[in-house]
Amino acid sequence: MKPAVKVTITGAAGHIGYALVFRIASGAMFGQEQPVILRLLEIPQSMSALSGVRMELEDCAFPLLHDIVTTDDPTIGFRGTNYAILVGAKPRSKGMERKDLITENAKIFATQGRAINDFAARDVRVVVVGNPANTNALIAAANAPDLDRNQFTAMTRLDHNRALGQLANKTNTLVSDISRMTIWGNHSLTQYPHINHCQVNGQPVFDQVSHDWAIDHFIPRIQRRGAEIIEARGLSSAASAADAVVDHVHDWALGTKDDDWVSMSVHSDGSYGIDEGVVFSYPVTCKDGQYEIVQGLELDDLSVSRLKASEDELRSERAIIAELLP
Ligand code: NAX
Repeated sequence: MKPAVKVTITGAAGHIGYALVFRIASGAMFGQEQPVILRLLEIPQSMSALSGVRMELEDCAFPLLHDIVTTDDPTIGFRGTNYAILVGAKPRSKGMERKDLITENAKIFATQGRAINDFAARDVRVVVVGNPANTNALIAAANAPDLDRNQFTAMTRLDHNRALGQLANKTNTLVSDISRMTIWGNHSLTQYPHINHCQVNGQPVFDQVSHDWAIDHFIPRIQRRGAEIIEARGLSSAASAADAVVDHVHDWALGTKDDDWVSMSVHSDGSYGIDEGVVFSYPVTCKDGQYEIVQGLELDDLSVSRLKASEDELRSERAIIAELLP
């Protein structure tokens, strides 16, 4: 059997963590031939809950789960890790300004970036889920000077999957019939879910849906889907977020399908005119553990202005946490 892959999950006792760890241990992320070691990192107040998660993992008797480490010490949590999934973050409390939320979380991700720099495997791959995810990924990478910044990504796969689901409903097809979906920008209300390049069973999407539907219904629905779930459930998305983490890491590690791409927030390299100093969601293909931004997609004026609006938002988030960028 292959040597076990080490996966660190922060915030492992939280809602997303609880939906995620069992799926990784069952083989959903890396396949049925790949054993895993889970390194679960929490804060001291949540260690009791985390011990319960650990007991349940043991009780599942997953054949692929070779070890479980639980800790509240980032230097232990990230030691030797191959994949770091940064879910744990401070939630917005009553009366908290967005600026305060960004600053509070920035401190967490600066600390974790340093610990990843010092203790993780040199080829570690990082995905940030905790919000504001894109800017947190920027901070973590900036605090890990010995690693390549391209090892740090943020998750927009949930938005991507939500978009696939809505388009499949609308066209009365299966999500597997749809290809070339893109989420551009920030994981926030300024994200730009974009179907212009989508195909349904290999045919242009606009054979089946109108531009007006895309602009008036589809885009706002995806942008606000998180709020729609909170309103219905009284809690934010957890199982779907965990599923999106599985997809994000699975495709990064094992590759995307031929003739298709996925959405990942990655350090901009200037593609599509976006500032190189932000983490931006792009269409990417993955192969052999590396991702590449899809080049050469045509964007109309509306799309360019939507990308700019999201870029502006990311720049303003970056300005708030500028002192944490060494
Ligand atoms: P929960 O509040 O249920 O869980 C968060 C957990 O993180 C808690 O157990 C807490 O003790 C832990 N934690 C806090 N600070 C930590 C630290 N410094 N080190 C380690 N653990 C720490 O939140 P949950 O619903 O699981 O959501 C987690 C994060 O995901 C939030 O920031 C949320 O906004 C974000 N989301 C991101 C999504 C995305 O698509 N990128 C979608 C879902 C979700 O909204």
